[in-house]
Amino acid sequence: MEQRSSACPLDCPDLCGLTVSIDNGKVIEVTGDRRGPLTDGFICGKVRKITDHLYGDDRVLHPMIRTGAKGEGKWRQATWDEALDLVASRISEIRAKSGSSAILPYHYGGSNGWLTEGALATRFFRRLGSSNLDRTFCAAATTAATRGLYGVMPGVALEDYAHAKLIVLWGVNPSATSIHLVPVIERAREAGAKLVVFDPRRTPLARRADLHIPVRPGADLPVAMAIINALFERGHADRAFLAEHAAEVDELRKRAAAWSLEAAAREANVDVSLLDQFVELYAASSPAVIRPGWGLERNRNGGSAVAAALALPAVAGKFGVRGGGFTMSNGDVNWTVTPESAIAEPPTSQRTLNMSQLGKLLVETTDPRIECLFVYNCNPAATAPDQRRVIEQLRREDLFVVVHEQVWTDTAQLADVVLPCTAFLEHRELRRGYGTMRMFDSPAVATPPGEARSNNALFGALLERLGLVRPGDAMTDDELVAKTFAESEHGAALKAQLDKGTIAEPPHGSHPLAFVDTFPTTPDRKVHLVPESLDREASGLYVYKPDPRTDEFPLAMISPALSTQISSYFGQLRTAPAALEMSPADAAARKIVNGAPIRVWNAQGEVRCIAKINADLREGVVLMPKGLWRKHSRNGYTSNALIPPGLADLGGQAAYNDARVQVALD
Ligand SMILES: Nc1nc2c(c(=O)[nH]1)N[C@H]1C(S)=C(S)[C@@H](COP(=O)(O)OP(=O)(O)OC[C@H]3O[C@@H](n4cnc5c(=O)[nH]c(N)nc54)[C@H](O)[C@@H]3O)O[C@H]1N2
Ligand SMILES: Nc1nc2c(c(=O)[nH]1)N[C@H]1C(S)=C(S)[C@@H](COP(=O)(O)OP(=O)(O)OC[C@H]3O[C@@H](n4cnc5c(=O)[nH]c(N)nc54)[C@H](O)[C@@H]3O)O[C@H]1N2
Ligand code: SF4
Ligand SMILES: [Mo]
Repeated sequence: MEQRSSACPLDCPDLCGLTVSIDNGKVIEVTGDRRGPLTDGFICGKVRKITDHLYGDDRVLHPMIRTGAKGEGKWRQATWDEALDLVASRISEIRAKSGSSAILPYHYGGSNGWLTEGALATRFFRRLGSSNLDRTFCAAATTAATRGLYGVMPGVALEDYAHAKLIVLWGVNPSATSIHLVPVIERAREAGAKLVVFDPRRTPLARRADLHIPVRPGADLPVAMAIINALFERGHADRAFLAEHAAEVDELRKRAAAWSLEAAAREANVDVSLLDQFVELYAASSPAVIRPGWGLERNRNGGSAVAAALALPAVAGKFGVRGGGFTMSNGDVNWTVTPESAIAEPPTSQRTLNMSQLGKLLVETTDPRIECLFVYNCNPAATAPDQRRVIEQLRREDLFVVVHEQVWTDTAQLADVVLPCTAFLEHRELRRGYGTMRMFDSPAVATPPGEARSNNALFGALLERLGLVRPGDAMTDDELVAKTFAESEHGAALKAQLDKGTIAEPPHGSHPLAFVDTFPTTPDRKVHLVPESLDREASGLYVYKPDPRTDEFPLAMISPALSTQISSYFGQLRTAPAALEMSPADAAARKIVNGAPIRVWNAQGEVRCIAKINADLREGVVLMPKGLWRKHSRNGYTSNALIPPGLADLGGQAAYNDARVQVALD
């Protein structure tokens, strides 16, 4: 038995350092180490039980080629050579017949860093000239809003929440999604900090908060605008800060003036005194930090809502002190390192298609139609909106579907060719934290089971088969890493840090002070409160679009994260059936009791599952977690069958929380 050091690259803000016990190439145990400031020796249950995932029955071990009808579950095992020949020849045929843009790579970052997300796969599809993918499942609206206002200015480091006197969690649930932030919040509270939570449900931290503001899903925009308006009206705006560091102040004030606290409270269906208390508490507290999560971006007003929440610390002058300001994603901070030199192929001008509208794309895209979908790092049959149409289209006999996967996901089940993929710990990964501002090199420490190959091994082989390798191309993980650092600004210094302890900090350190150490990366280094580009994109930034509920479909469905999975990753291990959580009042009105079989439906689709009464939900809001698999419901659909293909106002973001549904006993 040996102990090796690695890190967790899963889609989680915390970026834990890991100690992995290995026996004969097999992972035996994984625990947390103390290299990262957040991990502090403990890790989540998901990764503690990673061996269930790595060595479970659902692992894909060999290349498999479909023999029956699509989705029928009939396969034959193939050699890698045979499978790669098939994939290469189908791609060549489609290219010759219809042009390269008939091929669509389909991928998200589910659990990945630079080496599996953006290296040889990117080179392969660029050189092939395939269609480009707009990756909009997550954080597209928040990224657009943050970049528009602040560029890539780092936010407050999660460990600096310890210094805050007021912590505002807005549409975020760290108890499940960033567990290491919870003890930091607790320490701050012991030192006297107040906690406010904006969330339609009573999350574990909302239960302990000084103020819980249970906004109706999608109504954060009017709430944030009314708070901005009240800060100005009551003389709480920091005029000196705004004069020096902000642009479009009057325009923001003008747009916010459309919302009184009363009007916003009505729209959000909350008691106006809660908003009033918040305004005074926020104005009086420093350091005060706002942590918007990803709960408020996933609706038609989402981008504007995030932008408005991010404008608050500028309006109230909360920057410049440790623990004051905001934290959105810190993954974007100015690392100066880019993998572009290692990719060695510039972006193409082929058409760009929005991943969140997959069903629609497969039906409507022409000139050329999509004939090949190449899926990696993603499980769209479970995670994409408009699931009924997505599955219907994936079943199409004239669509060639390749899936590179670790386990037999819902998407793999619908493929023509399934290729076995390594998991982290079995391949090297380079990962920036998006909560903690650090970078880890997570080396391969275990032997891949079966014939699993990493993304770079797969796409390297395809580059070769299709004659797309050029002299001097970096082909292996080690070569890709070396090239990335050699040709990036400050790369040598970062590389030296990584080589020493597999952890690195960006050039400005891991907890810079905004407006002291770092500034917005906008051209004038000011925060832009109504950026023109966003105003154009949203057809009016901060302009509220009314709630989509109707008499027929009155309930707002949200689909937050499970503590036991990362989106659909690890979903094969879940045995509990899909449940729709409902408030006691909504259940009683429909004569539904806990555990009753129900159906949930709207114009998009239907899910047959069981009811779970949850007193932490407010009336009018129902919840079905994200990441469930088709096997979890009685009719093979999940929350995504109820999610419309419409988008948020910024970034092309999927509007998961725009689903309005009806529920009845089944
Ligand atoms: N254990 C675990 N950790 C994860 C993940 C996971 O699946 N499981 N996923 C990872 C990924 S991919 C992401 S993007 C992050 C997500 O991290 P979070 O943003 O924390 O995750 P969510 O659970 O999607 O949403 C947070 C909260 O938003 C609330 N909410 C929903 N709609 C609204 C709204 O309109 N307004 C407001 N104010 N609140 C709303 C929900 O009730 C929920 O409590 O977590 C990452 N970490
Ligand atoms: N209803 C609803 N649906 C949602 C959301 C929601 O709020 N509501 N939120 C969404 C969010 S926040 C996100 S981030 C998306 C995530 O959706 P997806 O991008 O589909 O992510 P995962 O569900 O984590 O699935 C990632 C898959 O990639 C595979 N994988 C992991 N590492 C590798 C690798 O190195 N190579 C290859 N080839 N495969 C690998 C895993 O085995 C896993 O099956 O889901 C979205 N779906
Ligand atoms: S998923 Fe998050 S909490 Fe769990 S080990 Fe990975 S980084 Fe740590
Ligand atoms: Mo996400």
